[in-house]
Amino acid sequence: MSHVVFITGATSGFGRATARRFAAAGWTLIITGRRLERLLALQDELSAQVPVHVVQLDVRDADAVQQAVATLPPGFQRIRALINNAGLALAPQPAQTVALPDWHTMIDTNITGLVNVTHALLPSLLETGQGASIVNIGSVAGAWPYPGGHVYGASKAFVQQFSYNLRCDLIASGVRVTDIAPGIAETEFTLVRTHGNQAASDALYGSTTPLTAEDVAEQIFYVCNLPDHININRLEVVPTRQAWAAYAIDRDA
Ligand code: NDP
Ligand code: 8X3
Repeated sequence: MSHVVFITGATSGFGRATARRFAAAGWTLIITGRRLERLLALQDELSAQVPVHVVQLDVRDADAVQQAVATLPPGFQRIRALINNAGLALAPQPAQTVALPDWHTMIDTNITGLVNVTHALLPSLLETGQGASIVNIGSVAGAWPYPGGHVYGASKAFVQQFSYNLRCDLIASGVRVTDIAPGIAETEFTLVRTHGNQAASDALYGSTTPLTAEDVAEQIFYVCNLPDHININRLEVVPTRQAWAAYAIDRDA
């Protein structure tokens, strides 16, 4: 029987590329996200290759997450890999000018949503045991602050620390946990962050060489397919053309 992967945020970017990467290797897919038409299009594309179960799901809704997991059809119930990918950044402006609901949305999605899905799927992952994986998509922003990162960066720091703490509790279960922390990657991420500003997105990703969604999907596939006794705790992956900058210093005018 083929392995089953459960992917959140499969309608775009890393999540959609991950679905394609796992399908190419014969994994059975559970693809989730809020935009049903995109999920159905991906199911159409991949269901000739592998079984694909679609769940329209907002990860912020704990009851809906529980319901989705409780009603997985036969053949989709024994999860080998959970890819906690759904997430977003909002409000790239300075913290002091951000509307509070934007902070709440990031916390509700990147933290509460990720916790909701992890809690619901832990029993199945524990049943799988050896070789099971939880991959949480963090970010370089979880370790390296930058202007306008405020709650987004903090939410990804949560992802890192939650991943590490899960490792402590799951040590004897065979279930692996990895925080994959990508740097700049061209997806719909900046369109979401800027409420659809294509020029801002093009300016960020233009004239450099960002990661692609497929680059990150390849890393996700890699950590889930290592020999059972290997756990990568954190994988920070950036483009060759991205590195740190110096501390900012405020100076007298
Ligand atoms: P995209 O905007 O392309 O994809 C985001 C995905 O998250 C979509 O499928 C979206 O689906 C889903 N999503 C957002 N909110 C919810 C929700 N409430 N419930 C369910 N699904 C949701 O961006 P990326 O692919 O770049 O982002 C994927 C992850 O990678 C995020 O966690 C992001 O923070 C992280 N990341 C991105 C980087 C980058 O530079 N692109 C770098 C480092 C990390 P839908 O709207 O249909 O629900
Ligand atoms: C997304 C990458 O640098 O915009 O997590 O925070 S960054």
